[in-house]
Amino acid sequence: MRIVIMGAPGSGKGTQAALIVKELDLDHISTGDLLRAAVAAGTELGKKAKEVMDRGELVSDEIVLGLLEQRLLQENTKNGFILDGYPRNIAQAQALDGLLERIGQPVEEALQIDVDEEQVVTRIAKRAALEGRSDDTEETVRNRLRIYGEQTAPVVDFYAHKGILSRVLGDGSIEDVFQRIRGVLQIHSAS
Ligand code: B4P
Repeated sequence: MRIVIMGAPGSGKGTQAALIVKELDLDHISTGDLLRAAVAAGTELGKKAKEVMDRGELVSDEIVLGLLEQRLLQENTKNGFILDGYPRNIAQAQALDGLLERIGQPVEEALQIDVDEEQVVTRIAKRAALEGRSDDTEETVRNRLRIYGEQTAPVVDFYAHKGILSRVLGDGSIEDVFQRIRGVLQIHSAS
């Protein structure tokens, strides 16, 4: 299965993607993780990306598409993949369509996790205390949420028009949300 998972920062998309890949044996491709790896490696690209990420803005489409393309061509699980954090604007959604068409692997399912803004701010504040990610300050989070509303929210309609969108409520525990996703993806629990 080839899935795109979407949601505001802190909606739980990375968290849920990790559970879905385990269950379905998919490849987990997170553009946030790819960017953080480039930052940690101290590459030129990583240095450029860090400044942008610390402001809570989106890294340029060109850089992210380059990283994604490399990753998609590098390794492939037979069972498919889940894309987490990409696409984040309409241009990225169109670029993704083109790329996946070229490799004959179109997106089959787009999953949107809906959570209200105050809950997101609280969750990220908790993560900031635990992990100290430099883009998790309250000011940056508010900026990330604003950019999400302006640029990423329209991507939901892009997939709705294709007829492959499902929406899941992201309130409640991680397990509650995962059960809802299981229902949508019709994954049958082994436990
Ligand atoms: P991401 O890494 O995608 O960061 P994120 O939006 O915060 O989501 P993440 O997946 O990490 O968090 P989650 O909601 O799972 O992006 C970081 C930055 O990279 C962006 O701001 C941008 O600058 C850049 N970037 C990435 N992709 C890009 C692209 N395509 N184009 C341009 N720039 C790009 O979880 C958040 C917290 O909530 C966690 O601590 C988790 O434990 C907790 N949580 C999750 N579910 C919960 C629940 N049900 N209850 C309580 N807590 C929960």
